[in-house]
Amino acid sequence: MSCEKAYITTPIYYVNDIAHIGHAYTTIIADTLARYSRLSGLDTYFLTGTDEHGQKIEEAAKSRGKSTQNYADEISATFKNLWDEFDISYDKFIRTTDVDHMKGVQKAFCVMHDNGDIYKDTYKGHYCISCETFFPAIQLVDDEFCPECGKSTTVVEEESYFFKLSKYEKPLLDWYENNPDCILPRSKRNEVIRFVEGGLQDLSITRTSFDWGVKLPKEMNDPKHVMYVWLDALMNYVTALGYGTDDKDMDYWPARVQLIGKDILRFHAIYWPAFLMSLGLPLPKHIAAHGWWTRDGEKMSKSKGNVVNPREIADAYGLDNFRYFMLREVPFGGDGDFSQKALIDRINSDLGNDLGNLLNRLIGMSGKYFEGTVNSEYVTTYYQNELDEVHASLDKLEPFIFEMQIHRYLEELWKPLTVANKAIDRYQPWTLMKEGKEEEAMALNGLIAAILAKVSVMLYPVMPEICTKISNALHFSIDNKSWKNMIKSTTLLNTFVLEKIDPLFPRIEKPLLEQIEPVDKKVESNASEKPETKESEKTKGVALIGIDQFFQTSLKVGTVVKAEEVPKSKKLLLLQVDIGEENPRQVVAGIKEWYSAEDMLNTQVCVVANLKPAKLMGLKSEGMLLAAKDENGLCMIRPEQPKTVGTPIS
Ligand code: ME8
Repeated sequence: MSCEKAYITTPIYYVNDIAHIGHAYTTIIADTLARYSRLSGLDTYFLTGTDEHGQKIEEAAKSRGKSTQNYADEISATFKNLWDEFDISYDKFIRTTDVDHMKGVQKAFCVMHDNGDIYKDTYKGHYCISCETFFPAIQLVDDEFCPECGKSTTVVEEESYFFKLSKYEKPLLDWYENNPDCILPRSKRNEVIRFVEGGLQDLSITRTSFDWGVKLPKEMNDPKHVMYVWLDALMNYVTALGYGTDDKDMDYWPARVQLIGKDILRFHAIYWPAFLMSLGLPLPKHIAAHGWWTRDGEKMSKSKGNVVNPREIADAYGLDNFRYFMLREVPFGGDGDFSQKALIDRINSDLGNDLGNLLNRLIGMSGKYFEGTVNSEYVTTYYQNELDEVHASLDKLEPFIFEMQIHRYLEELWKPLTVANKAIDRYQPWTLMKEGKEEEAMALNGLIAAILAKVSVMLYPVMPEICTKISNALHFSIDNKSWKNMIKSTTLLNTFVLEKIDPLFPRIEKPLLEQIEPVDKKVESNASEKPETKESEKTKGVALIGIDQFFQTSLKVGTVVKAEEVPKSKKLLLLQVDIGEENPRQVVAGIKEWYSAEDMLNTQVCVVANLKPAKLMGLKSEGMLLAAKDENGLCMIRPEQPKTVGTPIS
């Protein structure tokens, strides 16, 4: 019997960086949807993976002195390992360097070309490598900077194939109009409509100035072109199902939900449906764009050193608690600021006080009065009103999931817990027992167990490990059968003896992490198998490192473009060093005993460019200068001859 299908996707993550909590957020939401979808009996396929082509990746590999493929392999593995550790229930992890994917993209190119949607011309304009996006001059900030990320754009003029995006302006507007939920939240759909109404230009979809990408199909006979990375990347959603090769799983298409961050809405809500129309494929049911996680109100980024490592948080606070926090704390589509305090509040309050405590009360009651036995026989006789109230909440839940209102789903799911806690306070099993109303007390015990069981079924997609522990204690399994019985109908639990379990949410009194380490500190140990340094490999107490480890330090030539003294400091100079980036780096250097500000101005220096920013006397320092110091004093290490700023040192 074939049953309804649900295909759920995450964006495929760039391999220029390892996963931080933003990536984990997207993946955890998608995992929750996939788990709910399976629980409710849908034939579910959940896709995630990595986006490995393009100029940004090529440059990231180069700056680390690695071959692009090796580099992509390493970082892709860090994503996959993290999702495996997090027990993310993906069905396929796609890589855009997979041969089948590349064949599928080539096939798509041919189909679009045969449809007359692709033509050759010259692209002249600006390109932001960081966003892998073309921008018309009119959109640039100060005629140069990317309107999305603020980085400097490069001017490109090259032969390019174009996709006739302008042709799809009207069909796209019709799609948005006829499918009010095609983009969620709806406010985002309005943004997209306004953008498209402003007019669409044809899209350059090939590049010739680098070659780390999918080549054009042989039929095009144009080997110098590689595909634009977004065409390549977006196609993953169908090539994963066999598009262009064996079509094996194409019956999962169209996707039920394509989850993305708001940063990549335009690509998914405009380019992607236009490509699909050109290919004659149906459009996804929902493209759901979530908001941004910030840290202390600031966007997380490696250069700011404020990126939160999801593994570290999950290790300290528990994976399921972290999942719950992320999904409950922020309304879908809104931004959220990450703090340990907010996380601790959620754990102590919602999880500890409401859920964990209820389980403890059940264990206490059953043990004290019924030798651990839970019996549901008289629940409906005495507590039908409470059960009705619980089911009224449970019945409201499902739409929240696929409308991407997971915070409201959780809010509503907490109401049955309140019903249960209130019932204990109101009917007081100790009083019932004293008054000899044993049957009523037993029924109350059964009611509490039933509510906990029902809540744990519905909470399972968000907190799979904890809910499995609860269901084990309550002697039932969470699956489609129990979902049907306990949620869709009003079945209660069979009689059983409660298993004792340790408290699930011990109270947390103070932050468990003194400081949240920036993610990049751990990157490298995850990215590459760190060779064990054997005692024999050490010289004079200094551990030998491999060349890979050396290349983890980014050293660059820079020119000091501004130099001044740090007031009240005997040792520090405040320097602005141009290392070929958009803005000079501010470096606070402890060299004043040997160099004056004037000595340093307009000289060249060697800069450690990927050091976590630090504050010295309240001033941010975004790098370190190389120097040598012996008993005669300190001298700077400089290139022997002037070198272009930003030149890597190896
Ligand atoms: O854009 N808060 O990949 P990417 C919340 N390869 N979510 C965040 C976040 C933050 N601070 N930072 C990142 C790409 N994300 C392309 C996608 S799909 C065909 C190609 C999440 O590695 C968010 O989901 O830059 C965002 O859309 C995604 O990571 C971008 O990941």
